[in-house]
Amino acid sequence: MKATTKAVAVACAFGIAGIANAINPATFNVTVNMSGGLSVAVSGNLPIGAKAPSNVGVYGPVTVTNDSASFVEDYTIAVSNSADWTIGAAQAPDVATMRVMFNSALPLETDFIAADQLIGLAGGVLCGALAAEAFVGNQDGQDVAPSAVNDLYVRFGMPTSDSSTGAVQTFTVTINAVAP
Ligand SMILES: [Ca+2]
Repeated sequence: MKATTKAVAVACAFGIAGIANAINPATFNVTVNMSGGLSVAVSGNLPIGAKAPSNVGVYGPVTVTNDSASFVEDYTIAVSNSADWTIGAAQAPDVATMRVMFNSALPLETDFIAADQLIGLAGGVLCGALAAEAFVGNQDGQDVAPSAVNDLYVRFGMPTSDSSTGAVQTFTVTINAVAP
């Protein structure tokens, strides 16, 4: 008889515990994310044409557009070497130099600084990231809003001589949109 009473008491205890665990208030999460993906578009190629040894010139712009429609973006920039020349820190035989800058108008050759320099086959350099602000003119390739268009200018230094007998050299510049 006593055992039965105990069992009832235990059942009641569970019942009370169940009520005590009721949740109030209740919550639910709303989850959502912006559609689309990072995207960047350029206006086209930049044909410089035939230049004399050691010539230095400024060319462009190539327009760079955040066409993601959704996301604020930063850009990184890298350059390939060509078949016969490399992009280096200083002009030399078969070595050209390339500096790039975001600016709304044609910059002077002297507006380009060492931080604007690209090196062939190096990893992409984040715009504006270096202490000296890589690739920064009056635009900077940083925190670029959707649909914003920036103008990229190229300062190209010809090699001091060429061993390709004048073959056209093609350098591929890669602009990569990354999280801001
Ligand atoms: Ca940024």
